[in-house]
Amino acid sequence: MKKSIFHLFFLSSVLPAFAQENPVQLQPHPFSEIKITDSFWKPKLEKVAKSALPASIYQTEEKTGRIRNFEKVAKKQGEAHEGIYYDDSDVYKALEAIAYSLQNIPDPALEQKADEWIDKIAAAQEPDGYINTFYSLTGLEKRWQDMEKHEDYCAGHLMEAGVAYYQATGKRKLLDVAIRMADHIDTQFRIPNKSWVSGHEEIELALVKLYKVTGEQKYLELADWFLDQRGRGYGKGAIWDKPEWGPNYAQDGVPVKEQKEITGHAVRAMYLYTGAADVAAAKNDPGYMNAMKTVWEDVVFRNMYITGGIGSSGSNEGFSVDYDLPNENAYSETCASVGMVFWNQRMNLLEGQSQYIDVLERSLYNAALDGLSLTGDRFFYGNPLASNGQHNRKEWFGTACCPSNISRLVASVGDYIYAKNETGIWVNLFIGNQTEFEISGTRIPVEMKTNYPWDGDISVELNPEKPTQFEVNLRIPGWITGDPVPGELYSFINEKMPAYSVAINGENVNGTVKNGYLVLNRNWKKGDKISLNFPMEVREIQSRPEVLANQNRAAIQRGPLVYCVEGADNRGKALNFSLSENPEFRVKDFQVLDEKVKAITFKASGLDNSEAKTLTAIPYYTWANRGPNEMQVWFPVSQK
Ligand code: FUB
Ligand code: ZN
Repeated sequence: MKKSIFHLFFLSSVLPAFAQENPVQLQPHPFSEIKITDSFWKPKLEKVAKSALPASIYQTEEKTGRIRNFEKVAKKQGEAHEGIYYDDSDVYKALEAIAYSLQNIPDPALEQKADEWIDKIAAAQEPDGYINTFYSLTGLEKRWQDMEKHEDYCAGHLMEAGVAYYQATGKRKLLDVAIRMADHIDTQFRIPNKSWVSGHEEIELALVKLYKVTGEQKYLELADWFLDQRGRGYGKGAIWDKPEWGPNYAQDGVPVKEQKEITGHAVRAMYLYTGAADVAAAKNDPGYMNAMKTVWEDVVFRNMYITGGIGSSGSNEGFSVDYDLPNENAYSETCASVGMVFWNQRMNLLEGQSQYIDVLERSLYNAALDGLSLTGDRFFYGNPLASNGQHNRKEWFGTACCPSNISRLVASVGDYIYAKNETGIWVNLFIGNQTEFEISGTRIPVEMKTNYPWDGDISVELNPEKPTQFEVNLRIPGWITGDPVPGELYSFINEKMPAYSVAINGENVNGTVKNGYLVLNRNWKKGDKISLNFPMEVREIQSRPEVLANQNRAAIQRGPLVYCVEGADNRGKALNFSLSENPEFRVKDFQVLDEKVKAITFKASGLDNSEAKTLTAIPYYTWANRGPNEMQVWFPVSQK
């Protein structure tokens, strides 16, 4: 069941599936204007600052040759490149995460470290603006010949880092390095008879960021040019030659504006569509959006884990056939979930539909957050939904894309709380924060308080400088209206949904739900307080039968969080029970290491029908923090 245009509170909805309601284009409200104050995310920002980033710095400087490669280029002594050809990107991504973290938690020593790295990076730039330590150390004459070699991918991460560091500190040295590289790229491409299909998308979204910060139209045109190269038979090289991959691996099977299906490598796909959405918004070009809506449905309706993870197959780090969603062997790369957050935010900005935020929230709180340990210094690359004990969080990886990716996402999580336009504010995520908007020239300080995701009480206080008429659009999450996800891939087993309520200054309000948002349009005055109550019941979820891995199984969810049973809480065993019909779930305060969570307990009998025992389920993102052990998300259901 989908959300309705006119939704009376406490009643269920009536529109047919996937009804389109008045698209409305929104602007982001950046995290740099937001102070996160809640007890769920604030400690995570601190863990990124105090544990994840130091881990990245240690690995980048001491355990691997990533920074040394830049030093070697500057020395010009013909020394060997260390590591993999795309390792520069990890340095840039770590710098981007540092830039975000400095805005949340100023740290002069960390900033000094970033400045030191930036000096080394700048010293490694070639006179013509090119920068890539792999080619500078192995032969510049070979550059721009192999589409798979991630030169533009590394450049994209450099641009993102340059923009982020400039916005965080006002220092433009890294931004200038990025601009020189972008200008170099623009001399190589966008010229007659020259084609280039990036083997790993990323530069498109990065060029849009560069365009926005510099105002230089050519970067936007270059982003569009990169997008437009795909699907025209120009792709050449290792990816394209591999029979089991071919052009679809890098989303190069058909032109982007004609794409209908999700294919290939999941991170590549997410970055591509994020960039396409950015270009669509900046150029007001509906062509990309029309294609992406169908691709998005293909992802969400047929190819997404209940955790919001995507890319189930390890062999291509990406998509397989529809409904192929194995649990124990799930690839579900952390970077792909980070990409889901990026892409779904952009889709929401383009259309103002809450369904994109429903997906974003699912990916963020489950598959993405699972990538970061509770201590902040261990990481998951893949995020399986079942384990025999063979999975373990790691300090780092040979290909180390995931650690800094999850760090930059968590450090900038404030980006996803709101959206806005000239007439109103959109509340997308429920995260305690203080911020300020400006509508019709009036400053509107806003404070959100909540204990989400542990309970569904949220208050939003508005303090406009003077009474002002505007809309507050409150996202009514799919998990409270009966849709765990858009589409029918997953559904609640018991469709009876608890009533939610919204009050202004203590008085219950009825209102219109449009595009999945409750629209509150009034003359707001200082001290007006909106109170939302989304009752958080434990819900059982089933999959479509086509998902063979989940047949006769159920998962449980409370609020936005998917739960799992882990051996650590259940006498070492998590795979040996079955869920009875209508189990009685209890919610209790619990702790996984220092993370205060709500656990769910229930009685379940053994698979051999042995006596029922009480089991404890914990939020999925907290598993594997107490060593490797058994775990599962989809529980077998007793057969009558
Ligand atoms: O190719 C660079 C990164 O390495 C990709 O984004 C990840 O999936 C991993 O393959
Ligand atoms: Zn990754």
